[in-house]
Amino acid sequence: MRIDVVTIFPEYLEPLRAALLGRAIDRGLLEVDVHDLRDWTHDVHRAVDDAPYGGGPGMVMKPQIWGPALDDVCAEGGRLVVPTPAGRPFTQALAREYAAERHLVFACGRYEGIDQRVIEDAAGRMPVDEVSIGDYVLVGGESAVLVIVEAVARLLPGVLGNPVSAEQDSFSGGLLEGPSYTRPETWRGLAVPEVLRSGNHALIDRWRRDQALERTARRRPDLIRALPEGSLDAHDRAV
Ligand code: 6GU
Repeated sequence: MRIDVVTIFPEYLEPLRAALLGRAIDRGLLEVDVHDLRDWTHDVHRAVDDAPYGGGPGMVMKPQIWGPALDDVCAEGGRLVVPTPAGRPFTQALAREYAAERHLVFACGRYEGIDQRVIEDAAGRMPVDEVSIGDYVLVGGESAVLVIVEAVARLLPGVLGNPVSAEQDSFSGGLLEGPSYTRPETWRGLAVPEVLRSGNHALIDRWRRDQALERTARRRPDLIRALPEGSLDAHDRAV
């Protein structure tokens, strides 16, 4: 998969080359290019923003800079992702869609956002998503890109050591994962639940599902309501 990021803070994206993602890049599973939006400016001040039409606080990023930048970076197509708190929610389902793409391009806005005509114009040529990573406001899209790329990259074949962990984690089954334990058996007076040391795998699976159901019902009742019809059996409903 190829990923391009256009931003006025290229150094903000350096963590993409660390840890799991860095290893995926080194192994040729992922190609990442970060571009400085100011490379597309022509004036001595390298200005990328201007006052909003209609008034109000903040600045809006200029279409005459973003247009040519995206023309160049998207010359061979791709799917454009614009992080914004006004976007559709980024979910595990959208991460799976992105993981199936050959080329993703991220356009990072700062200030009050990018002139909407840039998005409208791009949408005439390529798929475009305005995406939000949650109900809070960040200063810019850069940290959202780090989040989105990490969620997508771990789904690419060969990136995770053990592919089962990508299938079993929270959200893949529509429930939050329950608690995990390792040695020692007792730590600071707290014991590992007896069932996990029983060796009875049917019982362990049942216990883990109960824990996931209980935790999800408590922390995210909206996820229980969103489960597809028929995903809870009689035992589940009793938890
Ligand atoms: Cl994707 N961008 C910005 N700037 N703020 C956000 C966000 C994205 N998602 C939540 N808040």
